[in-house]
Amino acid sequence: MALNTALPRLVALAGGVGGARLAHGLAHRLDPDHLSIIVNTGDDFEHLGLLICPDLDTVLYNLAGVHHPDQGWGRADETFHVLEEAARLGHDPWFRLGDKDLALHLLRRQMLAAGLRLTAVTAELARRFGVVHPILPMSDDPVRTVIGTPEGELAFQDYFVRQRCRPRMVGMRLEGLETARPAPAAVAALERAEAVVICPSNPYVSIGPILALPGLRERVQARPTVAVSPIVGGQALKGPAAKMMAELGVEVSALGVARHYAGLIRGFVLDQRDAHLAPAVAALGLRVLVTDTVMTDTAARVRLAGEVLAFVRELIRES
Ligand code: FO1
Repeated sequence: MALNTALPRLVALAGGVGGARLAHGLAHRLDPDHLSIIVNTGDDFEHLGLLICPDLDTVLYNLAGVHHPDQGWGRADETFHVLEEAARLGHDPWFRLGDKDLALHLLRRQMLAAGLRLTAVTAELARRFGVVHPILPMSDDPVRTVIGTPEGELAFQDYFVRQRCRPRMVGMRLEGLETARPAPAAVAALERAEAVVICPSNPYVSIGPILALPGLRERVQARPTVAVSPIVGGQALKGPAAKMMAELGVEVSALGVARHYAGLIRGFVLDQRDAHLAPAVAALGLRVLVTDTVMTDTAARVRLAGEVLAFVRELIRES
């Protein structure tokens, strides 16, 4: 469709499956000059000698339309011959890397070994998938989310996949944050942005690491920013956000998320099931959009993205 220039230059902050879904919807609405996606890398880890970047790959696969339709992460039509043989040879297959997924990981490893930074590697991989919207790692330096539990600390994927989020979360920290710099391309994208959309991702482990990098929170705060609630009807549609909020003593509701982002955002998108919370969210000084935020298919992603864009345009006009 003809894209009118009235569309805002947007940065989306994303991590996890919910974030990738809205990023995909926004990519249908905006051309690459109007949309960049800054992605969490706190879930990344070394495994089988490969750098696993789950949130970068989930955004890439969704924008390329090759994502696993139900899981949200990993590839569609995947096979696991390599993993099965590795298991026969003694490897513990707790982290499921499919054959197609491993191809991307081998190329990433090759490019990193050649000295490319993660931003350049991600751009080249996106190009090879025919994805034109900039997918920008939050940092080219390693930042690793560590989950604190009563039994001690767990690396993120150990907590999320191997332990299936069962341990009680008592806190988290970002290993490497002291020396990590935000990726220059991510900073540049925020500098150019007229507005920011915080996608329906886990506020703590998906959006938190992005905002923790020096200078990124301030740049988001300086622009009209909208957050889409990852909590619908008191539940997260995917992942441990609701469980984490309960364990951290935060009210497990969309209102709890709005409070978490208060001071950083100007608009909040609630699911219609949480319409009764709109007055309390508005009382935080936020503009509120109530709509159907459950993205069951591509059409729903594109519809929600269109409504979020219209909401953003209103906030830009008011700012
Ligand atoms: N999540 C799982 O629950 N089990 C897995 O075996 C698994 C493997 C996996 C492989 C590649 C990848 O990019 C993501 C993978 N994920 C898996 C999802 C991943 O742990 C999460 O998507 C993010 O870390 C949090 O959103």
